[in-house]
Amino acid sequence: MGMLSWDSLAGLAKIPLGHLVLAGMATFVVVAIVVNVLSQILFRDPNRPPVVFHWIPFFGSAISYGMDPYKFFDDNRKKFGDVYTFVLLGRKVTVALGPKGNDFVLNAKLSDVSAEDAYTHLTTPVFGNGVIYDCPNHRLMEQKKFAKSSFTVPAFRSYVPIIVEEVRKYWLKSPQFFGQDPNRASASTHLMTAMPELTIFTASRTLQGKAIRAKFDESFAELYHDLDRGFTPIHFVFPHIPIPATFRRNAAQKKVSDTYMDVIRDRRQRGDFSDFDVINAYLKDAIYKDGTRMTDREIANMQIGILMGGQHTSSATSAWALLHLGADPELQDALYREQIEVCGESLPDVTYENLQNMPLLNYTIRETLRMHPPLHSLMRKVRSDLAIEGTNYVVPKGYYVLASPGVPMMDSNYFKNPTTFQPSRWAETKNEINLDDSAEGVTISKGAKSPYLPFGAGRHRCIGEHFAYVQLGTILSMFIREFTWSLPEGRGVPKADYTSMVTLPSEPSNIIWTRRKISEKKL
Ligand code: X2N
Ligand code: HEM
Repeated sequence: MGMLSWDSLAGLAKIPLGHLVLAGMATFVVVAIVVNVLSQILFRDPNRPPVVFHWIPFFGSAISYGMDPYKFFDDNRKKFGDVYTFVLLGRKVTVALGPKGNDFVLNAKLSDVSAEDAYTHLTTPVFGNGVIYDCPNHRLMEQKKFAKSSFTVPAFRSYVPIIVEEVRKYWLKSPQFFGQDPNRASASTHLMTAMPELTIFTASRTLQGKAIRAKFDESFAELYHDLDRGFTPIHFVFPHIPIPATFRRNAAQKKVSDTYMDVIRDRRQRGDFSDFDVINAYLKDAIYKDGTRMTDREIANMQIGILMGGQHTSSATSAWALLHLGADPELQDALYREQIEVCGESLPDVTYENLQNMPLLNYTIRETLRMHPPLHSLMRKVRSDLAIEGTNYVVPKGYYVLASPGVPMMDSNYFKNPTTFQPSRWAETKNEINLDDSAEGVTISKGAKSPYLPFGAGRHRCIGEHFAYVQLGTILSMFIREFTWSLPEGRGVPKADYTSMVTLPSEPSNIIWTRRKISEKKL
């Protein structure tokens, strides 16, 4: 064999070497495809969930899942039922749909599945080491408990006027609103510019304090932008893909984390822990049950995680809510009347207590999350073979399991006319659904069989729900009082774009607003 080189072979056949290499690669691809297709047709293990047919090995169903996951889930549910497996860029992912599927994935035993194994490649380069999915689950449980200790009624009471002030400042400054002209009476606003900005300003000011908020007027905004561009499905699939976005992500993580460390040291030095923010919650209370204290670096990285998480989910939700309201002037009227009923004709600034007395406003948020839950896929990696109750299926170790709480939320078996945006539906169905299926930080809830789970369930359930309602409720109240708005001529509510980390409205995501009245007193 040593005598017979590729060169001499090619020479013998009088074929250029390059062609031979190409032919070899083409043969390999064709053989791989044929073997992949045949193995799907010929070998069907009755103890494994059925596999979604795909032509190209490794790549699998990436495109159809990635473009429209709900259509993908639905199409395959018609073929296979609630449980099936698809290939996503080298991973085997078993989908479990419906309330039972949610329960199966979200309440699986800790020894059977792991969220950190599913998410850490994406989140750790962005948030940094030692927190969230870069630590054992019992650490995450305590980190959530520390953060939750700052989400109290007195804290929320203090947040509402701060959010009001930030919204006013933003309207006056932003070219999307009254930036050039404080008396501007009408304009078109690009929501996917305005809502992320409003969200980051209000969240950073309330959750992290004045010093961090001030940095967003300077270099911090650009650094967070770099972190954002490293928090994408591409980085979920290829965490260290050598593209500029990845290098910028890594550099920004260090700088942002160092900035939080400076703020932490400064507070400690001054001994000032008076604000109701999350940094202080950690400075007062971040000692684990085993006596270990969170390091300043870990507290800093936790701040990145919390702000990033809250940022994407809340900005998407506020944008969707404003778009649906833009399509429904009567609902805007009803919400305006609710503001007056609760706060009085002169409309003094909204308070936390006021927000608790505005059912229609809260139903509007709830309905927005029903139709547009920000996270369409919640994943876990399987740690030991998992039997699925009521079937012969076993999901083997190394697979991923995927729950999609958005599927029952748009299913007519659970919600009448599921594609109609109708906040008033919640006034009627109040008691049917367990809305407060809360994990309470470390306590683990049992039932995830609710068809309405925009905040997840079980040990990984969201801790930001109440903050999100306060933030969204305050921002929406401000919009309702100041403007009426509509969608651009001839356009409805935009379709969803699933190629980002959260489900966003696709472009153009504009509303056209008119001031109710230009009041000198208020602005
Ligand atoms: C290449 C289209 O695009 O074919 F952030 F403190 C902070 C949720 C993680 C979802 C991952 C993969 C989509 C491939 C499309 C904190 C507030 C959190 C909770 C294929 C061609 C983060 C990964 C979604 C894979 C979709 C993890 C969030 N509250 N924030 N092909 O969440 O909580 C946090 C928690 C995840 C995913 C995907 C593709 C705590 C394509 C074209 C392309 N997914 N995805 N949070 N795909 N294509 C968070 C949970 C945690
Ligand atoms: C977890 C949704 C806002 C912090 C989750 C999960 C969901 C979710 C579905 C479960 C993820 C899983 O099981 O894999 C939402 C929605 C939000 C929102 C719809 C707003 C509309 C926030 C905010 C914060 C936050 C504002 C922080 C202040 C967290 C944290 C977790 C979490 C720390 C725990 C992750 C874990 O235990 O694995 N959220 N979230 N979220 N969310 Fe949120």
